[in-house]
Amino acid sequence: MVLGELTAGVVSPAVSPLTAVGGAVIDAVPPAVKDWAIAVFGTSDKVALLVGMALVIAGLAAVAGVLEYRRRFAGASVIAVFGLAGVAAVLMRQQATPAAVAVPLLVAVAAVILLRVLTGRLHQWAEPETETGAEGEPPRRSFLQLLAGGAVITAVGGVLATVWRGASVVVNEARQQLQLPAAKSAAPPIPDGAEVELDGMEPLVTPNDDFYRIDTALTVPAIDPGKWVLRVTGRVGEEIGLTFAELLAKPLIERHVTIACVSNEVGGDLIGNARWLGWPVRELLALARPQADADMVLSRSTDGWTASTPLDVLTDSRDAMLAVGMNGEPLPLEHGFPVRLVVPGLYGYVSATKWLTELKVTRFADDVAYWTPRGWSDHGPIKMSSRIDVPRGGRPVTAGTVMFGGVAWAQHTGISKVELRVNRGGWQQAELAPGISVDTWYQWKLGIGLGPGQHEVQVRATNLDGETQAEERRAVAPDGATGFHTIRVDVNP
Ligand SMILES: Nc1nc2c(c(=O)[nH]1)N[C@H]1C(S)=C(S)[C@@H](COP(=O)(O)O)O[C@H]1N2
Ligand SMILES: [Mo]
Repeated sequence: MVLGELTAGVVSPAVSPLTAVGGAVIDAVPPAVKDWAIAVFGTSDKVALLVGMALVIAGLAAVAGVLEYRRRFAGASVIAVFGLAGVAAVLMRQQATPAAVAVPLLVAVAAVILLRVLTGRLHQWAEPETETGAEGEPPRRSFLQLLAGGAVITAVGGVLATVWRGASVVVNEARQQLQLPAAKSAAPPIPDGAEVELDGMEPLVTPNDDFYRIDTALTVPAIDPGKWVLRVTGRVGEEIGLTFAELLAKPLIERHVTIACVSNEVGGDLIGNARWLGWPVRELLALARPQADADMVLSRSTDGWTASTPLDVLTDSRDAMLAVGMNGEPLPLEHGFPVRLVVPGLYGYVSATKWLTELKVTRFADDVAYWTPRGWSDHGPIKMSSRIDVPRGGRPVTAGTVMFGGVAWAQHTGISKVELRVNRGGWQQAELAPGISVDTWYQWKLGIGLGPGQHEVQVRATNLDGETQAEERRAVAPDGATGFHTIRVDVNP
């Protein structure tokens, strides 16, 4: 496998056997398994997948070894099947090239040769008459030497492959050198008191390093901004190709927008608020002149991932943008460098395409996005929700006035009210901090007098249209969870 990753690093940096198989697994898992993986491993789900793959590969290698030792080519056939599976996985990738297809074959051939040589030496070792072989080297030592040598080469090669495949190293350098222009239209200032002073609250603006990350990319795409082009295609009066330099020369805007993942459970943390710098998508679409019958934009990432966004959401007055900056820096590689979409009010899976390369103006009737055939709705407006962050997870508090605090969001509508109730009693109105805008979350706090014992505390929000958050508990699939965030607080005397 290390040989495969090294070879792929040279001949097809975008697709290696490991990432192709991993990508195929990610594309094939049912939504329930995906939810489970996110619930158990959080944003380490990709590391978990790679570790899982390593264990499966080690297991198959062991099986191949035992079989080959017993019967010539029995283990080799396991490897052959494995190699063909690798070829199939590579063929399914968007960026598959003939060279990329050859890599798993090369890996299989190398593995069979190694297996033959190793089992050959093991047989010699087992034969008593060759124990003091005439050729000098005792077979036991020659087997162990080959095994140890192989392990060392694998370890060194593994390190090399990791560094090599980090084409991201180069792109990171380009990112570091990049000077983003200032916004023509600056972000509205954060109102006084928007950030509630309470121990344990999350920052109102999420630092880039703490921002949740969700995507299907096993290795972070490394795109050279100098070579980036965004194509606007499909049902348009005029197709457009926009370079990064051209994009930076546009009048940019800067806005705080809270984006959220459809897989965010009630009370979950797959949500974050950042200050995004970008160019309104509506201005680019206006240049392309969408046809009257178009109702959707299928945005595509360099790795083939797609999202379906209603055309009217991208062309109305909200600040849907081609974002290049996040909290005053170029986008981090994991968050879509050099350009991603940010659309206030929609879940990420139908709007927030990272490593953006194409906007295809089309119709919901004609095109489906990545998650649609996998059990998720083709439309995904963010559902109003609220969360209790303080007191922090199960930490006991002392009887008396207990301070509660958290966030509430109803992107592009705004929050008017947050209420709490204890043990299903009457709703008590929390102190709602001013929001940065209707497109961001709002913080809130409330002191409640609590006696000793365990109490159940729930939160609900009401938006600026006067609608209150749904109480009915619904799962994240197909279009976002509902229900009240409910915590249990242990109060000491
Ligand atoms: N290219 C690409 N863009 C993507 C995704 C993806 O899998 N691939 N996932 C989307 C989903 S489901 C979400 S919730 C957001 C998350 O953005 P973040 O990782 O910057 O927080 O990105 C969206 N953009
Ligand atoms: Mo998501």
